[in-house]
Amino acid sequence: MSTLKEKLYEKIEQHRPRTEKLLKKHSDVVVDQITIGQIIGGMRGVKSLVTDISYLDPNEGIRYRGYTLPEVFKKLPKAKGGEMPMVEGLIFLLLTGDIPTESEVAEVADELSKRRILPRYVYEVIDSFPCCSHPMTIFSSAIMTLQRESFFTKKYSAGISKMEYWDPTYEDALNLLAKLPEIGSYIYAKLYRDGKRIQSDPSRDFGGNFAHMMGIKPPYDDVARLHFIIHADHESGNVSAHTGHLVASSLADVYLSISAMINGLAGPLHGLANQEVLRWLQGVYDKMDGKIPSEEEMRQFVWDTLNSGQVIPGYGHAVLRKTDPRYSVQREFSLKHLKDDPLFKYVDLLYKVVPPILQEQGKAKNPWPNLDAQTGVIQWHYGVTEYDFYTVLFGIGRAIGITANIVWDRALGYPLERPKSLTTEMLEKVAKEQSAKK
Ligand code: CMX
Repeated sequence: MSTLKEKLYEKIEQHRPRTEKLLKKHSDVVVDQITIGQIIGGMRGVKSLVTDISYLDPNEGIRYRGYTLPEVFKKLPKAKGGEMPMVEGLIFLLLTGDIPTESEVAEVADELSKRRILPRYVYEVIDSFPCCSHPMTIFSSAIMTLQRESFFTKKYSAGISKMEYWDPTYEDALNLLAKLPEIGSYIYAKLYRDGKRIQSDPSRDFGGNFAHMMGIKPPYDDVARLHFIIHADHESGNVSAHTGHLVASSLADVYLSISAMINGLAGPLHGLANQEVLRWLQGVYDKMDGKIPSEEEMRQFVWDTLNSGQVIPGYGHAVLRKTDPRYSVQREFSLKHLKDDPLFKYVDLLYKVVPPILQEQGKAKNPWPNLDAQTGVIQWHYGVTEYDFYTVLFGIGRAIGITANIVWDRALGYPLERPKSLTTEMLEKVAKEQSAKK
């Protein structure tokens, strides 16, 4: 057994009694109340999920296994010759809660490397898509195609104890994660380059190999590592994470669950916002003929967008109430590597201009940028200018967090998710009764 799997097993054994105790001794303890505003308003703020993989504080941003993003970047072992940590280290951290040593990270890299080979039929499925299909549609379908490989499904059909569900789920998770860079980079080659696949290099790490298969030189390997790490998880209530968890709660395997998660990510209010940011910036760029707008001109572009009833992509968040630390980490990288890039200058100008405008407009609860406000500009700078592709990059990263969640869902025996619905009439009745009491 690998060190990762052994440690994971140890942690699962330690954790199970905590969940059992909560359920057996405290299951009637009230944690939260729910209002009609929350029921109709997309369940904002309702505390109804449990995960230990990450926690999102509205002001501080995401913590992975208790570590802030700057801590994660500082503590995880770095890739050889790079300034960013290896993605393999994050996989270890999210699954076990422990910061891995260099040799533990190398072991995960070796294990993923052995699982990378993509069956020929996946390439054929990607090849068979009609032109103009969105890369996220192809990505989701390619993952679905792999479902026949599911180890969990085979074990489940053969009959397996509930206590062991996590084991084949873990195998499916690593098998799929190892293949995602291959799938993503092939979709890119197929849609936007000459269609020729660049062979994977088993001596490289997850991010380094992805950059290699994309055909882009360093520091794009660090861009890939940075990108996958910051996109990995954002608590379990966001659309992609929640979809993955919900589908997996029916005991659908990792392939079915991650494909569903990808579909959720493909919506413009969620993962697709990073391409919307680039589309919006390009519009401004064209109108300005490539010149950097003055603050006043930029303000006007922002107001024009708002006055036409559209949102400013890359700004606002359902939970966050301050600048997203995932934005800040990317900004720091950009200031070091692409500070003279005109589009980066646009993005930085927006950081100055948008928050006061959104505050003045008074609608958005959070006027600050989220991670999508920066992502596309970095990709554009390194030659990935096909912004439809950006959400695929998001999806590769996000799959790391969601698979870790699904492995733990199975380990702790979380049941089928099934909240209760009410009719509008029932809500009206409750509202009337409560008003009469006031
Ligand atoms: N520009 C303009 N208006 C905005 C806005 C923005 N960036 N963000 C929020 N608002 C508006 C909302 O549309 C809503 O308007 P209505 O009352 O007319 O419906 C109002 O402000 C209140 O919204 P909110 O409670 O602050 O935000 P929500 O939780 O409903 O939505 C989000 C959150 C992200 C969908 C929203 O901020 C948005 O549309 N942002 C732009 C798209 C974006 O960047 N999405 C990426 C999010 C990151 C991720 O994927 O996790």
